[in-house]
Amino acid sequence: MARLIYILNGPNLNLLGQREPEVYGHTTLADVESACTTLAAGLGLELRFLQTNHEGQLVDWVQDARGAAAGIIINPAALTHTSIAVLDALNAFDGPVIELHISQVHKREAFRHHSYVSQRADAVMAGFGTHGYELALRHMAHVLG
Ligand code: CA2
Repeated sequence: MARLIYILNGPNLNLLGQREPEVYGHTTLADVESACTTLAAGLGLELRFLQTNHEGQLVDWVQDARGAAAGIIINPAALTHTSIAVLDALNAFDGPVIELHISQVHKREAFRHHSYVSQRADAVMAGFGTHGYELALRHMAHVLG
C-alpha cells in the first residue's frame, strides 16, 4: 500500500490564484492539488490534500494523521503565527513535518517572521511560490526513503 501524505492548508488559501497574485501568484489551490496528485503517484505516495478556514478543523486533521499518515506537509497560513493549538497537535504526530509558505515570509511584515509551527517542523520552506508544494513532496519522498 502507498504511504499516505497529508497536505494541509489553513485559512484563506482557498482564495489562491483569485486575489493578491503579486504575492501568491496566479495558480489556484485546485491546480496545486492536481500537480501534487500527479507527482505523488510517480513517487509512490498517496495524498490527502485539504484546506480549511478553521483552526479546530486543522487540529482535527493533524490528529487524524496520527496512525494514518507517514508525513505531513502543512501551510498553516495565518495560524502559523498565532496557533499553539496547531503546534500542540503537530507535537503529537510522530512522522516528518514540513512547514511550507508560498511567500518569503521573512521579507514581509515582522508579524510573519515568527512561527509556532517551526518549533516542530523538520523542514521549513518559504518563497518558492506554489511550486514549493511539489518540492516539499519530493523532499518528503526522499526522507521517507
Ligand atoms: O506565504 C504563505 O503561504 C502564507 O502561509 C500565506 C498566509 C499568510 O498569512 C502567511 O503569513 C504566509 C495567507 C494565506 C492567504 O492566502 C491568500 C491567497 C490569495 C489571496 C488572499 C489570501
